[in-house]
Amino acid sequence: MTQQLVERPRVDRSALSFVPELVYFEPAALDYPKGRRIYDWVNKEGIPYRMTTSHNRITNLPGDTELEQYKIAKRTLVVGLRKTLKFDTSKPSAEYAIPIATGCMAHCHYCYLQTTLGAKPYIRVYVNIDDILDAAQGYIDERAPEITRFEAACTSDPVGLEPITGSLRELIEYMGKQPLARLRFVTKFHHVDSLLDANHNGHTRIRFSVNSKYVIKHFEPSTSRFEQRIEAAAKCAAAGYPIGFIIAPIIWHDGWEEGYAELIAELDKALPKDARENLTFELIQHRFTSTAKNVIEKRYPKTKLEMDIEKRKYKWGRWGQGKYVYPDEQADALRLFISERVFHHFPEGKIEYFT
Ligand code: 0TT
Ligand code: SF4
Repeated sequence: MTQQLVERPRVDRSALSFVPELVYFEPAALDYPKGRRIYDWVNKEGIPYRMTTSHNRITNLPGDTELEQYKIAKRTLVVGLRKTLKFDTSKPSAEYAIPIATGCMAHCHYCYLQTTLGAKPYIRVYVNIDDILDAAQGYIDERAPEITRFEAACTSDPVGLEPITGSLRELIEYMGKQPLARLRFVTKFHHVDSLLDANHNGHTRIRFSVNSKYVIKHFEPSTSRFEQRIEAAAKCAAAGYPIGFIIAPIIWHDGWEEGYAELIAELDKALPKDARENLTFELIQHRFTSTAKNVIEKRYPKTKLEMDIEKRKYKWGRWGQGKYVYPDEQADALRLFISERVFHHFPEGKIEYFT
């Protein structure tokens, strides 16, 4: 497939969720229009950059301690090619994870990327979107006539990066033309303006991750504020996108009932009437692996995140490491309480799953 991308994403500094402090380019990335565009932008902004033969070779990130290097990595962008075109599965949200970026500039304490990205927490964006879309087409064809859903937020927060890459817009427009494909992604950012006039054809569901005031305040540094997320959700709905909310991670904290009741009441207050059609909710309880617990305690030593394995239930993983979730009694209480509040305020809403 030929490169069709010629349009510049609307980059305007005030609209940026983040400006990297350091950028690495894999040389091959500069053979692609998206790579060149990012390169020109980096030069225009005067952002320092280096060339690297492969992201795997990045071993000399600035910073004296591991923690400093981690913080710098979170502000480092690597522009390269996606080589693995075999997609991971993404149950329960979709059939497949579609990779357009890996890593995120936010600092949510509970984030599973802390462990899944291991020693490489920098942010990678992929410029060979056409290869990725070709691979997606293979999966769509394979499942036809069933619909295939792709989740674009498994390994990053793609909305936070959209002002730099414009990749989501391309995915949205591609899936808009596919009778048998749907796209979905979730975000804690509000930078949706460049997506509003995309030809989505109702095939992309944009979900906003929301939480109680306590969780947002203590565990979600460097993300957009709650009010900004809701405002962005209303804009997406007005642009005809199906929208949804992911309440995740649901955390059992002092006053959680009031906290989650307030969250859903605030959503009800803030969301315009016409944004409620075809609204979905996904409920995900907090979970952690023992590796995650170690990493989080190192990176956010003062975190209030409770990760006491004595208070949790161990859930065996199908492949790999198991996770600690809430014991059934607590998980049921969270699920029942929050579901009841959702149906009270949004009788037309649909809860897709609690996991
Ligand atoms: O805290 C993370 C948990 O949240 C994971 O168990 C997945 C889950 N999750 C995240 C979810 O239930 N719904 C979502 O929409 C997610 C944002 C997307 C997602 C991610 C998913 O649905 N299923 C997944 O398996 N993932 C992750 O993608 C896990 C894995 O690390 C990666 C690739 O499969
Ligand atoms: Fe992780 Fe999402 Fe927070 Fe980014 S916004 S750090 S991807 S939980």
